[in-house]
Amino acid sequence: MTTATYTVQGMTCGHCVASVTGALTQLPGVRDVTVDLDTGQVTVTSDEELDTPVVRDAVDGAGYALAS
Ligand SMILES: [Cu+2]
Repeated sequence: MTTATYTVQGMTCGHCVASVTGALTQLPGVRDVTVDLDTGQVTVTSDEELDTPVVRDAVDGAGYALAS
């Protein structure tokens, strides 16, 4: 089990949080997704380390952007 934190830009409300959480939860091996709306920090707990491009695609697909 591994945990990684990403910064997601563009989230403004609970709907955004739900969209990003839903998109990341669907990735293979993801066990838990926690979003801090104030900071835009998204913490993902997964079986194995996720590839950043995979995370980026999921966040993009939900309509948001992964910072750097
Ligand atoms: Cu929103």
